[in-house]
Amino acid sequence: MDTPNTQPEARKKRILSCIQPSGIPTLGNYLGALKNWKTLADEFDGAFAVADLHAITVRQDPAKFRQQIQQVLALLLAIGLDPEQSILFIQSHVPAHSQLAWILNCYTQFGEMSRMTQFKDKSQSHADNVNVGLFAYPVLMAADILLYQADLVPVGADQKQHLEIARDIANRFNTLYSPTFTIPEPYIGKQGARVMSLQSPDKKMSKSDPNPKGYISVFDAPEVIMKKIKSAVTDSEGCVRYADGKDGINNLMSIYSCCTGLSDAQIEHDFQGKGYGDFKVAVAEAVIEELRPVREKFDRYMGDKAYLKDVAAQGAERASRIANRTLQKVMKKVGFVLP
Ligand code: AQP
Repeated sequence: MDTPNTQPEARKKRILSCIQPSGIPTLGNYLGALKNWKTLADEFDGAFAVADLHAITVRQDPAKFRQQIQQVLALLLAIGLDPEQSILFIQSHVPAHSQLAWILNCYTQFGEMSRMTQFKDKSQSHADNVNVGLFAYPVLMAADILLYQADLVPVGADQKQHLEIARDIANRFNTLYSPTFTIPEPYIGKQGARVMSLQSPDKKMSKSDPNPKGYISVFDAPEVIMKKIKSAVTDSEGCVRYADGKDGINNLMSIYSCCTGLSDAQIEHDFQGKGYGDFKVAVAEAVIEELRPVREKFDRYMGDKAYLKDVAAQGAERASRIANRTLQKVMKKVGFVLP
């Protein structure tokens, strides 16, 4: 006789990923992170946020900012995330992020924050606006992660230090009071490519790059993509091969490889004896095809603002339920009188 399976289903690990609406997402954001998020959503209990609070550490134009927030939410849907399956939300719609960030600020030392390399970099590139938010950015990120008791956080090389701080803050709080926060682990999954600027291939492609020729936005029209890739900086050797000192070609090869699945050796073989002109056209065509379905779905979602509003409202409600539970626990332990 079959015995009924009474084993409770194992809880899926929770994973949290955020993207800042600090500009129009780029091919770098897409190949480096977003492309993989649908797989993460299927494997884990996923929460995906539009990190608008983080984005104001750099000055934003209000009208553009409003639009970018909606665009990034529409993009999360366009890459295939399902709001019934995962929690899709806008960070500022869940006040617990700001509340927990303030509390955690008081459990973070000035010295440890001063060592954050991203702060050093960003305060150089935004020397006219080195605000306290920019300095405290990793504490807000810690709050984002710890509120959801996330087990895993996908991190690129530039965010490793920030996850380390989140872990330190969580451990400190847990030791000072009692276990409160899950200690998040870095998620090292299928590595997305690190896409570099088309104009300065020694720097990463960034959506806030003041020179639009440096990045491909995921919403760029095919002719714009073709033009930008054709004007990408390369070298004078004229040979498609991956090598030190050929940052521009290395970057185009890596983009082409992500879009086609071809290895560097196959690419070198296919373009033997051909010039950079032919190669650039092939790269542009591959990027256009890669982004076409995302762009088409994005246009549909952006055309339905009522649906976007519903998704944001439902996401905020689900996120708040989890976040408020953690915040209440924290407040109780610190000794606040709860309302
Ligand atoms: N060039 C890139 N190559 C690969 N991955 C990238 N990511 C960003 N740029 C590249 C990854 O995209 C995810 C979301 O990034 P974000 O918006 O939260 O922050 P960011 O890394 O600061 O992205 P940008 O485009 O450079 O924004 P700005 O210009 O505002 O600073 C992350 O997983 C990131 O690693």
